[in-house]
Amino acid sequence: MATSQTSLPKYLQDLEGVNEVYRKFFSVLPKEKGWMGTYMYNYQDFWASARTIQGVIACQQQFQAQDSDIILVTSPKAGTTWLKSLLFVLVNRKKHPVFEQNHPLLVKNPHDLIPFLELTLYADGQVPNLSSFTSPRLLSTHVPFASLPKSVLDSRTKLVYLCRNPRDIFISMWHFTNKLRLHHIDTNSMEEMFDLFCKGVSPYGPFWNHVLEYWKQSIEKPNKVLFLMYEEIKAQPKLLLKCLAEFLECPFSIEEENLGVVDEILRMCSFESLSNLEVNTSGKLSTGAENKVFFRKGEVGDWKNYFTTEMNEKLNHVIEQKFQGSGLRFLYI
Ligand code: PAP
Repeated sequence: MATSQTSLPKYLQDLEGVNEVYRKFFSVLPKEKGWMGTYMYNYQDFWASARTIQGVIACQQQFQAQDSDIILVTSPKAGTTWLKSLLFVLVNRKKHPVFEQNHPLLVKNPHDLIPFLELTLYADGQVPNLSSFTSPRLLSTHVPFASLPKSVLDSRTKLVYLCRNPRDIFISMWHFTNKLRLHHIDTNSMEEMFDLFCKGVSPYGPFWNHVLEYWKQSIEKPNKVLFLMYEEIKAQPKLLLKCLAEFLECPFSIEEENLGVVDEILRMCSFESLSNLEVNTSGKLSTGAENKVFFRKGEVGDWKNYFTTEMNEKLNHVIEQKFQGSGLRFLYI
């Protein structure tokens, strides 16, 4: 069935979704088949859709970081939605006590509480109005370290990075992109997408470069970059939430611990709780995507239900090669 580009949601449009001034620029960038039917372009050594790159460039040119900003950085499908909810509730717990009945997390999707810089605020290439943000501003991005706006590096802005087992990331991404594609028109073959992933052609990929850059920064600048793993938060949620609070200089008091605030934050942000909220079962984001697409299984190790022996061997080989000597271990794999 033929579908005209402009009748597609913005995230599925190729060059029609970007401003006139940017279009020429894309004609000279390397391009590959995208995960959602459109193309991905290589800009500053990472892959993304034309519309995303437009947002990245606008953000690089216009975003002015503040010392008190907190930016959540993730590789897509690493658990962004989960960490957005944890961050929002943690940092705003004075303004919005966790036991409050009409807490914002209960009525808004985490992506509406902590917007993406390049995918939401700067997506149209325009200067957004950030005046409604109160300090500390909570923002998020998938942008690789080397492509962050300069002011983020020059300021005391803190970066919280979340990583996840690439096998689970791949499976999560495969499901996610198939849901967002117009599946009455086509679907992604897992084999084809797997080959692209291993070649490094995935949103904001290569995955390994993304992870390794932030890993290195977290070692060199531990007060600026906190490196977290999805699997570690699953295994030791209380410990990791307290680490996050310490890093952000808003540690829990003994009184809060005794009142059960830490446990309540983890409960509110759990997959079970978030995925059953009405806003997340029937609401939509401003981009047109349904909120429910961000909640699938929320488990560690679902890749085992999909990977063949050959896929496992191939990805093991790539992981060994790319992460060798970095000191980064995927302990929970
Ligand atoms: P994004 O990067 O596109 O924003 P992101 O939130 O990172 O997406 O990915 C969604 C994944 O996080 C899904 O994983 P799955 O496909 O393996 O199931 C989703 O289920 C999982 N997820 C969402 N919320 C939670 C949560 N509260 N706890 C644990 N995992 C979660």
